[in-house]
Amino acid sequence: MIFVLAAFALALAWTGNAANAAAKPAAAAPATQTMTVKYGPWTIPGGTMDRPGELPNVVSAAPKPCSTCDIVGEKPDLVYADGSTADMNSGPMLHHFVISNLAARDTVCPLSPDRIWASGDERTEKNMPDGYGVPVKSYDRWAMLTDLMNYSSTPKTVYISITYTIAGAGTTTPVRSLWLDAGGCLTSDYSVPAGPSTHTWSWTSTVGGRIVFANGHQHAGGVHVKAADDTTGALVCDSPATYDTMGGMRTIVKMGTCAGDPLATIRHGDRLTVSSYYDSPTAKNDVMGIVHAYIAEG
Ligand SMILES: [Cu+2]
Repeated sequence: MIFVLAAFALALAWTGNAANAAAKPAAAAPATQTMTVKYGPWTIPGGTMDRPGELPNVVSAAPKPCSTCDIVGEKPDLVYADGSTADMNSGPMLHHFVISNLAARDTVCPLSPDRIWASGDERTEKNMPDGYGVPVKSYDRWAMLTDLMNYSSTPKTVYISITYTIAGAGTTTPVRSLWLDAGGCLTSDYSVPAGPSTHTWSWTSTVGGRIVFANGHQHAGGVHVKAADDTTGALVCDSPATYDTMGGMRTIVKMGTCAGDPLATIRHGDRLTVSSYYDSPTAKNDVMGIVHAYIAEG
């Protein structure tokens, strides 16, 4: 892994939508603002369709959208310097990024820092149900792991642009990340054979509470990924993969999201299982199946 000292451009884009929030009947929704943070730039080397250019990075200090606030929404994108979307139609692919809070332990995998935001090229937008948010504390320190690819023959300079929707600190019920990963703890990659396959991983919950948001992540060949509470039989989220052709390749352009108040209520000691379904035309050794959920404890 290469450590890169990246220069960060903080793009301020305060667009208050307190009026929208006030117009909603749900009194639980606090006033919010959006703030866009651009991470990078990074120049991905050129490549070919068979051997795309690749640029992994670990950024040890990644800017937060605030010192203290509650994040109620997060919308990631991969963009060029002018803000236009960078995708496989022009070469770049957001293979993945993960933002971890170094000041907290991951709930599911305590050996890891708390994995709070992540996306692949599908760029899933997360919106917590009204009244819930991910708290950001002044002492939280974020780190970012990225892996960018480029199917164009020319190098491409890109940013990861994340638009956060934030509310005042302490104005929402706090949620924490629950990273349910068919690959297990610490590693997400696993192998699939050609044809239909299912890969599962189970975790005995160390927390109890209401799961209010979840989204899936898979790689090409994925059909859907779901998480369920085996102990109660409750489904947490079943996230289908939607495909389209970009840059001549069949690729996942959308993964399903689940939101509810609650989606499921889980108890300490319940067994949660994530099941990742693939139907890959060829055997692959680097697929993923993740349900990334957020839980309000208690
Ligand atoms: Cu992945």
